[in-house]
Amino acid sequence: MQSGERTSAQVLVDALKTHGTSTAFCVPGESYLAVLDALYDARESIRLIVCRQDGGAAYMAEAWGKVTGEPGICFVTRGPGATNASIGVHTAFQDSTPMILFVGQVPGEFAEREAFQEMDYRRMFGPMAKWVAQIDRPERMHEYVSHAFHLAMSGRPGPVVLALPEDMLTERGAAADVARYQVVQASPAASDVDKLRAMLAAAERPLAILGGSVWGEQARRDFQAFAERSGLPVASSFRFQDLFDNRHDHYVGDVGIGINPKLAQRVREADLLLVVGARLGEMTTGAYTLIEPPRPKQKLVHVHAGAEELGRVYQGDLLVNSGMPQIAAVLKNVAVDGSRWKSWRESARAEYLEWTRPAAIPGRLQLAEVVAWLRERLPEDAIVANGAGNFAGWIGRYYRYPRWRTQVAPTNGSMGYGVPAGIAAKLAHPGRVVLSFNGDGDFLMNGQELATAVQYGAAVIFFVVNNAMYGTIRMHQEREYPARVYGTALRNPDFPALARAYGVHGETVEDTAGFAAAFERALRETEAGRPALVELRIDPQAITTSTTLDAIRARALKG
Ligand SMILES: Cc1ncc(C[n+]2csc(CCOP(=O)(O)OP(=O)(O)O)c2C)c(N)n1
Ligand SMILES: [Mg+2]
Repeated sequence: MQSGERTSAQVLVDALKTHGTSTAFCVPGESYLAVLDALYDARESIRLIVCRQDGGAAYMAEAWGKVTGEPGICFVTRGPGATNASIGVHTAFQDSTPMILFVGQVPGEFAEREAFQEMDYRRMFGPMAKWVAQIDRPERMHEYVSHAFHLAMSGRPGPVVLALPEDMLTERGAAADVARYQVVQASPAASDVDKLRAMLAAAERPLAILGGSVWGEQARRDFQAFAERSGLPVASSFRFQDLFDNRHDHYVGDVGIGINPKLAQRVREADLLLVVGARLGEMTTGAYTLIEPPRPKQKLVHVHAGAEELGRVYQGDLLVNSGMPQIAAVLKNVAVDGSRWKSWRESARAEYLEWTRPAAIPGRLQLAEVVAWLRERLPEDAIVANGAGNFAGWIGRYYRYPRWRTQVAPTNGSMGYGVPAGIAAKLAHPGRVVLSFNGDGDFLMNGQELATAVQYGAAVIFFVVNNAMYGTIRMHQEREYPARVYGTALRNPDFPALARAYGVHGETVEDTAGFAAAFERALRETEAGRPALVELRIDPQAITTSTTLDAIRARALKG
């Protein structure tokens, strides 16, 4: 079908509509004015969210990809916009999140002169994107955009970067329309499933570890049915805790930073690890100690959507290239008698429940009790976003993620994520309660996006866990260079006043008893369409969920 003479920018926007884009995030730039103009015409079908920092926009697109399972779309301008946005691309890469970043580029006639804000995006984004390309020929716009969607969603999902030379965007031509992209994922072979069944039948202490992106509700249900039928204990990898209902008897905890030491021991002692969708990265392997390369002590079945991840660090006993819905649909029908694992599973579950019972920390505000209270209070579809820092340890340890994609958190440990991620989650799911947990250092990396939240009515409850320092780094500093505190203290603004300046409800909680009422006030504000910020002041001694700064220092000084 020929659809008349359109500018390349209009063809691009029509392609986005075809591929199902309903929302795009941006910071505008003169380099892609033609796209903005085409988006103006498409405003009934594509909502454009204008952000205050390109890094905030890219994080929002990444978080959109996480919560919807479809590519998050972001537009930024040349050099400065692209460099700011790179944090979101890196996050999408390490978190395996589908995302497409469109970047302005100088007109072709100026190329390679180091023209104003010119950059070679292929070299810049090369190691952190699945594909980086520049669309030089307008008649191939559809091909590039279609390939970007397919690639972002296929195999191991991830980010794609497409550069848009300014002169190309305004060229007119006839372009044939295309169809919506398809999700391409491998399926397990019948022989893989037979081998897996035999390995499970021979196992005495099996443990499943789930991770990775784009599972989907059905895949999650199918895997749960398999785990129930076979009696398998199920753990999750770092920041993929919502792939299995944490309230379920078979869930035994997360294998990540700050792992329950008893679970770490179980990973070591397991005779069969069934790793489904998780990369066997540094965080999931306890820095390659719980599972030792190249040939682990445990028998290893590794199922991953990206063939390139299989055998990358570990030589497994069975390596299966499969998408998550595909493997889960097959596993659902696999019957193994796991009755002999019962006590192995039940004791693992008991250890999880014990580990997630609130443990006391110094100070009047007990963060563990706050999170434990929230797990009772929040509706089960509530979304909990967070950035990076030690404060996140309390959420990861004490919250029980009940449903798929109720956790939106950066596996690459990137600070400044919580605010934009919370906003994107709320824009994707306006009817659900969305919380965003941030450290004091973390919050100020993207706190300006409160303005975006207000502008678009993204009524998130933002928490700022204030310990007046870059606590994580202070912790490492006390371990490695005890009593030589430097470069980690923070003198903070008045957070509730800052929130109010943005038009956000703001207040401070200083003790456990004050939390519930503050939360209910914040929730009421958000129900009325207004975001809220609650500062949680914790004792600086409470440096992790299980130790204090003084204890770390004393241990380090003793040598
Ligand atoms: C973008 C980014 N910059 C720097 C770091 C290094 N870093 C990791 S945690 C941390 C401190 C976090 O401080 P805060 O948000 O206050 O949380 P806390 O650890 O105090 O709970 C820093 C600087 C990082 N992970 N990401
Ligand atoms: Mg802090």
